Amino acid sequence: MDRTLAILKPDCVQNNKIGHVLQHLLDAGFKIVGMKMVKLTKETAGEFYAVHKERPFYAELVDFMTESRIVPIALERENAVTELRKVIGATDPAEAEEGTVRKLYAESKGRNIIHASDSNENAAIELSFFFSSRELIDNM
Ligand code: IDP
Ligand code: MG
Repeated sequence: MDRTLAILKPDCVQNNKIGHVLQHLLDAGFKIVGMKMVKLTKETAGEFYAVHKERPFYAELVDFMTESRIVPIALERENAVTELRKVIGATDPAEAEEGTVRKLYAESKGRNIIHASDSNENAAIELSFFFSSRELIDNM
C-alpha cells in the first residue's frame, strides 16, 4: 500500500463540494488515513508551492490557496500516487477526462478543486507538511 496527499482547495470548501469529492475518492478505492481542516498563510502556502516560485501563476496560486480553509487528506491504496492523479484528471478541467474530479467540479485551470502529489518522493514530503508521523500511524 502507498500513501499520497490530496488537498481539497478553497473552491471545494467554498462551493460545498467536500462531501462529493470525498465520496468520489472513497468510491475510487482510497482509504482516508488522515484528514484535517486548516487555513494556510501566504508564507505556508508559498512554502508548499515553492517548486512553482518562478512560474507566472505563483502569486495567483498563493492568493487562491489562502482564500479560505482547505482540507488536506492522507490517502492510502495500491499505486496511490498514480491512481489519484488519474482520478482527479488534468490540471485544466477543460482538458480533464469525463468523470474525473476536476472535470466534474472544477471551474478553471487555477481554481481546480483538488491537489494531488505527483510522485512518491513528493507525496512523502507533502504528507509531512500537514501530518506528523504520529498522526499517520497505521491503527486499522
Ligand atoms: P497539478 O495541480 O495538476 O499538479 P501543477 O502544474 O503542479 O498542476 O500546478 C499547481 C497548481 O497551480 C494547479 O493545480 C493550479 O491550481 C495552479 N496553476 C497551474 N497552472 C496554472 C495556470 O496556467 N494559471 C493559473 N493557475 C495555474
Ligand atoms: Mg503539481
